Amino acid sequence: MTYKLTYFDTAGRGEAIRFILNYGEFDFEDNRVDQDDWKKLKPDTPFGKLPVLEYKGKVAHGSVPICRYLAKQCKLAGNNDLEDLEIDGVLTWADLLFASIMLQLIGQLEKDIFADYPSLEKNIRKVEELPKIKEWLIKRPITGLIPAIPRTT
Ligand SMILES: N[C@@H](CCC(=O)N[C@@H](CS)C(=O)NCC(=O)O)C(=O)O
Repeated sequence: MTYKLTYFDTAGRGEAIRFILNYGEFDFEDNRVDQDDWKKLKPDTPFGKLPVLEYKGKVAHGSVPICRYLAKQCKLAGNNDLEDLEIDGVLTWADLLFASIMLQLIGQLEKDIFADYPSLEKNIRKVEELPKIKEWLIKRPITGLIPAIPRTT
């Protein structure tokens, strides 16, 4: 069964979801809408906002709830406190969310904003080096807010 992610043709609040869908090797449709599509679609979305994720006839909304839901399916979040404890020490969906947002900032500002924050830089690099994320960073559509790969900063 395929997930259908609907969002605008940009990184924004959809990109962390795309990161997790790729990381978890989920089968998914990356449905990118333009403003004309959005005008027609908006009244049928739960709160008139994107992203939404469709799966098994349900329409989920909210970028963070969607991230958390998918993260549980691919062990980027635990199914109980003990599993969370183990996962939080290694890699979580929040690391992917953080990296997806920071990479957009880097793309926007085109400068090394982490020069004074090596541990944050290390964290982002760790996410970028995950094989499935690496593949996604290379193949994802180049739209606004996407830094060049390999990034120079
Ligand atoms: N809390 C929501 C906010 C969603 C949101 O603000 N989406 C914006 C795009 S980032 C949107 O749909 N804008 C179009 C509109 O409001 O018509 C989430 O995190 O998903």
